Parts: sequence; structure tokens; C-alpha cells
Amino acid sequence: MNIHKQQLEDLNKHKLQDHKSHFDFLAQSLSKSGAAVDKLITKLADFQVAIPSWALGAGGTRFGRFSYGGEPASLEQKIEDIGLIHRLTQTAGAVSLHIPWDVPNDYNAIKELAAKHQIKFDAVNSNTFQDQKNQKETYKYGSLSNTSSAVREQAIAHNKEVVEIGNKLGSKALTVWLADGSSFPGQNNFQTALTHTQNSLISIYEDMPTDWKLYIEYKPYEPNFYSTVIQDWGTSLMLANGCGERAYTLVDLGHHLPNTNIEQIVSVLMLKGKLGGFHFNDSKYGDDDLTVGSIKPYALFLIFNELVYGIQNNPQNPELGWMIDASHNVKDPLEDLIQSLEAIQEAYAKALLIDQDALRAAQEANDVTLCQELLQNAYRTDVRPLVREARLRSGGALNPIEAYRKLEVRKNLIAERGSKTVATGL
Ligand SMILES: [Mn+2]
Repeated sequence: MNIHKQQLEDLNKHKLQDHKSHFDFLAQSLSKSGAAVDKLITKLADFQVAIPSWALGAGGTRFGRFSYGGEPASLEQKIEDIGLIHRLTQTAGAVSLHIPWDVPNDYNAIKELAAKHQIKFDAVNSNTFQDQKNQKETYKYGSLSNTSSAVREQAIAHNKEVVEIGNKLGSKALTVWLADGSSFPGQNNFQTALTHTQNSLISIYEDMPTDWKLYIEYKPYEPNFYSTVIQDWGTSLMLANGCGERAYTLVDLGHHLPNTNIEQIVSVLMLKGKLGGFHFNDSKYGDDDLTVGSIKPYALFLIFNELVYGIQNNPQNPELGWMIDASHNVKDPLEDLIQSLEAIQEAYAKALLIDQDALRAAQEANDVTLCQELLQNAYRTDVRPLVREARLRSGGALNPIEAYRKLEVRKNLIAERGSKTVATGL
């Protein structure tokens, strides 16, 4: 399915007058308080988030999976789906591939298709958390940390192959997330497991092209329930430092124990120039992979405040690889991703509104009340007209969810692909 420019213009036409009055009102009041509105809009329009190739079908839990009709059955169809989201939102200009679920058959054809939809290839993701068909060694007891050198070698070789595949597409980063750990006390020797992991990561790192980055993701628990080898940002940072300067920590919002101060983690990592990748999602209890901003929007705003501060003040930290890492059990995956993109843009816009100079001064003066006022003034601003204006100027839809429904995207996809297709993924 294609969405044509004219279709979006027709849909936007009916909303234009309303939008303009809301936007003018906000722009005027922001300008009065000293904000450079056009610059804000450019920043919002430039902010692009990668969509993972596994997020376009229905996600499952360990209890079951309820398919969506019209799910993409091939990498080509996944890129077409991201193309649709990008067309509507103008914010999803990248794809993050999972290997081996999405190995291209024809590299040139895939690159052409992505270019047609203005989609870049972001970080590639390896998979040593499950066994593949015809795989010689099993990852049942871990991969890069395994007690068996044959298993570790196989996992290292897989990661190197993922880099090779990504390199052919123009990717510049490898994301490693390990399920390695133990479910029972005594099962693992912590020190041996960590040492094996470090050595395996060094072997992968040293084989990467010199313009590539290694993102090391952490997670406190699951699938193992007693210990995880890379359990937290400290362990990830230690491993990254052990690899070299192009190895970084990746923060996934869902990979923390309840009430962890994620904004502080972000801040410290950026100060050290070691925050490489960022995965968006939201959660109530654990790694719930819910729509971004659906549970803790204020926490997301505080995290964005530190990200914005770091982007402006920490030249030692590289540009970040942004990705949505969510799962869609009960919602249309494309609608869920559109809602996530909207929440990301809103949190970013609100963080951009914070008067940083005034906040620094209030912090220096220990004016606690004013510090809170400055943050909450920005947070309480309805920035949706700004986000809409950024989308409008980039050629997207004023209301992407409404456009998605009016254009009957899901119905069209089911008509094209059938109601029984199942996308690869979890
Ligand atoms: Mn993740």
C-alpha cells in the first residue's frame, strides 16, 4: 500500500485552520518567553527514531500470541510498513534489523526499497538468546559467557556475521543484548561468566570496521531469574571500557528495576561520553514493552531533559542511536508505533522548552522550589501544536492515527497480504 501526497494534503486540509489557530497561540506565548520557535520546530523535524524490524507484527507473551491480520511476512514488507509510519509521522526514518530473522536476500533491492521510503539502516541486532535451526551448539546455558569455548566461538562468529550483513546495508553499529545468566544460586560462577563475556566482546569489537560502534545493552532479569551477566549500566560501562572507545552502553527504558532513576544514569553516561544507544518503551512492572509515555510520561520528560542537556553540553558523547523497543500484544502494531513516536516527540519538545540558563541559576542558588517550577512549567505546556507543525512542514499528517484509520491502512494490508500472515519476532 502507498500513501500519496495528495491523500495527506486532503486529510490535513480539514484540520488546517484549527491547527493554525492553536499553533499561532502557542508560538506567540513561547516567543514572548524567549523561545526560538522555528529552531524548536527544526529540531523536532530532524529527530528520527528507528523502528525495529521485529516490532511490526503482533508481539506475544510466554502464554500466547494473538496475530494481527496483514502482518508483514518478509523484510520487504516490514520496510514498507515502516515507510507507511514514516509517511504519516515523518519521524521513523530508520530501521533496526534483527539477524537472523531479517537477513536480506537481495542487498541492492533492499537498499533501493529503503531509500525509496527515505529509511536508513540503523544499528543491527544479533541474537544469541535462542537457538536457530541447524545450529551446532546450544545457547541454553548462555552464549558469550558460556563455559564452553565452542559455544562462545559460535556466538562470536554470529556477531561478526551480523556486522558483515549490516555493513553491506550501511549500518554503523552493532547492538548486543545477552540473555546470559543463571536461574538458580550456584549455577554460574559470576567472575568466570563476566570474564568470558568481556573477552568475547573484545573479540567482536576488534573485528568491527573502524567506523562502527558497539552498543552493550543491559537488563536486570529475564529470561534468567537469579542472575544476569550484564545486569546494569555499571556492568555495561565496565565492559564497554574494556573493549575500547567505540564501545558504549545502551539504555533501554524497560531494563531497570522499579523506581530506578534512569535520568541520572543517562546523565552520568553522557558526562563520561559513553551513552551510545537508547531504546524507548514504557512499563508498569518490568520489561513490559508498552507504548512509550503510556504509563510514566513525567519520567520520560525528565529523561529527555538529561538527554537534551547532554546533547548540548557533552561533545564527548557521540550522536545517539534511537530506537523504539516495544511489543504490541493487543494493539495494531503500526498504531502503537505511531502513538510511541508522538509521545517521544512530545517529551522531546517539552524538554527543549526548559529554560536551561534559569534552571542552572536556580540550582546554583539552591532554589529548590524554582527548579521544580521551571521543570513543571515546561512539562505542563501543551506542545502538541509544535509537534504537529513540525510534522506538517515535513509533509506528514496533522493527525497520524486519524489518517491511518481514514486511509484504512490495516484493511488494505489485510487485503494485500491476507489475514493469516505472521511476522517473525517474539
Ligand atoms: Mn532493548
